[in-house]
Amino acid sequence: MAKKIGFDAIGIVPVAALGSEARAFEQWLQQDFHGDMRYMKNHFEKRVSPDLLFPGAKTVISCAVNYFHRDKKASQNGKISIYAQSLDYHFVVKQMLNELLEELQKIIGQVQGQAIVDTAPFMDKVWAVRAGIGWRGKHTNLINRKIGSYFFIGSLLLDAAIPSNDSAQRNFCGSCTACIDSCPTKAIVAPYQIDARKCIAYLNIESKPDFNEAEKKMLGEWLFGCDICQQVCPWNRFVQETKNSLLQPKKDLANLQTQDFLQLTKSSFKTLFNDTVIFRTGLRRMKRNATAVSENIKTRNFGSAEDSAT
Ligand code: B12
Ligand code: SF4
Ligand code: SF4
Repeated sequence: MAKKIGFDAIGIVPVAALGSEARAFEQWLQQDFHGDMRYMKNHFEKRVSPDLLFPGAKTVISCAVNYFHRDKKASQNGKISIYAQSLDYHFVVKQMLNELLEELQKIIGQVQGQAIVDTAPFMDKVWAVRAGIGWRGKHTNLINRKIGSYFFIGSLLLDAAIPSNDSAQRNFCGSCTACIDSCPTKAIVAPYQIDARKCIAYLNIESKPDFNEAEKKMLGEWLFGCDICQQVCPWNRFVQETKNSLLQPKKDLANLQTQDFLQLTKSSFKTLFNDTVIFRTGLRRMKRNATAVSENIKTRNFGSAEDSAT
């Protein structure tokens, strides 16, 4: 049923308290690795106990949606992560999850559910690992043997107990360290641990203040997000492009240059990005990013660990 709706992988797991995962998350917060993503600190109890988030929750259905497409953005002048070049995944994946819930209700009858796609205090990756969607790569994203790591995770919390597949995948990273070695800002501070404050995707998506000089350099050519640790991963060498029609790259973004962002008005920004994740970051911050990237391109000054502010 889930495959028919367009999910690329699916796993089912019973709701249970998070033990070591909750402690690792607590340590992450204690080290201030979340930077100023204050929402990560809120609702700690709910985040580690799905039955507080959705009373009566008994099952998590975790789903993967492949978003990979070859980067057709013509210009090398400023990079945008491929996940951000199509429609906002929060809407696309949530719609698919709600469709799945409706289909389940037809079969099971009285079952209530909550669809989550990075939209609630919930640990998407932790449950996806438990549900057997993939293993956690050293860059911390999930990897699936068949579809690599370029996929979104959507979760459906259900108040019914349904049989689980209980098949956590083996970790196939082995002795590889390509993602750690290639991260230009050394944000992967240890295998499986990100200091978000050093991650380009945090700086250009989440961080709100203006950049200091070191942060500007850390952005390198990335206007929005960063794909480097996934580009170098051997498990992404043979991945197939997504067949999901809603996740194809938007044509009007293909020729955008860094300079174009500096010219955007409120209304042209809305027209171009209203239905993408870039809209959430807003025009002011996108102009901030574009200013930093254009300075970097002019001076060929790209970020390094030594430049790192944190
Ligand atoms: C906060 C956040 C970010 C932050 C912090 C990243 C991070 N790794 O936490 C920033 C802004 C940097 C970010 C960036 C990106 N993100 Co993000 N992000 C999230 C969010 C909202 C929460 C993640 C979270 O809970 N972090 C807290 C820390 C503690 O979690 P953790 O890294 O999983 O830490 C665990 C491990 O360190 C583990 N651990 C510790 N020691 C050890 C040792 C061993 C041996 C092992 C196995 C594990 C382990 O324990 C910790 C707790 O379980 C999720 C959505 C959600 N609600 O879950 C999306 C999410 C993780 N992001 C996603 C994506 C796509 C990205 C980007 C690829 C986007 C881009 N191209 O720019 C980058 C990737 C950067 C990277 N290398 O992680 C996807 C990942 C999909 C996937 N295939 O895994 C998610 C799941 C959104 C979604 N629903 O699809 N993101
Ligand atoms: S997304 Fe970029 S900056 Fe962040 S960990 Fe991966 S390579 Fe490093
Ligand atoms: S690059 Fe290597 S270490 Fe990093 S996630 Fe991929 S396989 Fe694992």
